[in-house]
Amino acid sequence: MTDKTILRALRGEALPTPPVWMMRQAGRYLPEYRATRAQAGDFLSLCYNPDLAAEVTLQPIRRYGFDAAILFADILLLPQALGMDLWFETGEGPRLSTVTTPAGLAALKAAGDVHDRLAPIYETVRILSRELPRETTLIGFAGAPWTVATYMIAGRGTRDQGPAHALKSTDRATFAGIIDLLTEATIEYLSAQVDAGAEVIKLFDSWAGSLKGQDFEDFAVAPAARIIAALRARHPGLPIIAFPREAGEGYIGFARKTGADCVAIDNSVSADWAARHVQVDGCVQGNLDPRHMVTGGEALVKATRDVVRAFSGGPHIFNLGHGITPDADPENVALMVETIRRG
Ligand code: 1CP
Repeated sequence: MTDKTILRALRGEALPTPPVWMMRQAGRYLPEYRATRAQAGDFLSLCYNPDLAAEVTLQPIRRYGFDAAILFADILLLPQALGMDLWFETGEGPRLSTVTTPAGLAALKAAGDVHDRLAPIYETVRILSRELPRETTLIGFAGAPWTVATYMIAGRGTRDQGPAHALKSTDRATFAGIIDLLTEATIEYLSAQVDAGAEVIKLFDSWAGSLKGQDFEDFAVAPAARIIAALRARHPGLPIIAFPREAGEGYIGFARKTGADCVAIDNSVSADWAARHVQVDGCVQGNLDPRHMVTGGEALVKATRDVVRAFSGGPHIFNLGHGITPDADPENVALMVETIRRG
């Protein structure tokens, strides 16, 4: 049996001090990250350079001693591996070629053909599993099919995922085909990360909140359940964290319906509510408002303690409700970690 705290929490143990890591813990708020990204040239070159991607994954571990490291990569590398164009516009975010037609879908690669392009990512995982401190858990990840599909259909990030919702109603077969292909490709991609040394898998469904009613069941719950079942069949006992961001009431029962060991909670719901309605089914992760990493001070200390207290009756991994932002102050992260660990 392992003594890694994250794995213990994922097995359902309530620990006296919750383990902690942060979404986007390697990122632009850290000067050492900005320096390594400059050395790589740009963000995508950094993702595809195993030595430098491993280096930026390790930077927040060295600085803060987080209990988990998350592989440095991006959810949009999978569409690129399926044959789509991907680039980043400075100051604006990701841009992709789009897929909205049966012919466009047919032109994509098969799920099993993504590995050549993704080989550097697997190499990053192998380097990390050698170099991480023995107490640190290595998390691999992918985007959930709906969230990745929203970028593939719109060709960019969108506020309301309008283009994906439109395709879902005008050409349901093509839309469902994209979700199916992504589901299969995600199983292949995550399984290869586990083979390379990832100990936990996290599935990011950042835009799950815009799926309502039966759509939430069909395109957030069902693909996650399929991915989790397939990964477990190949890797018995693999711990999996699901993040159906802004699911609201949809968080209730999500672990039971999908087979996830842990549900990550955003900060639009209160920790007390999540403890009552979600932690009853097992481990939860979350959910400090990332703004506290910008504003700091006594409010940060109080809010951190409130999250720890709310979840103290069951298994909990401390995290933010969403990624840390580039304007965050690294000192505030240190204060959060110190507050959690000194109790
Ligand atoms: O250096 C830079 O300027 C690039 C900023 C950046 C970073 C640091 C992007 C572009 N991606 C990443 C890394 C990243 N992305 C990780 C690495 C591990 C970590 O430290 O957490 C992870 C897990 C992701 C996941 C990701 N990418 C998500 C899901 C999580 C979330 O934030 O909701 C999404 C939606 C993306 C797409 C993406 N990539 C990058 C940006 C700016 C975005 C969001 C675009 C949008 O707002 O629509």
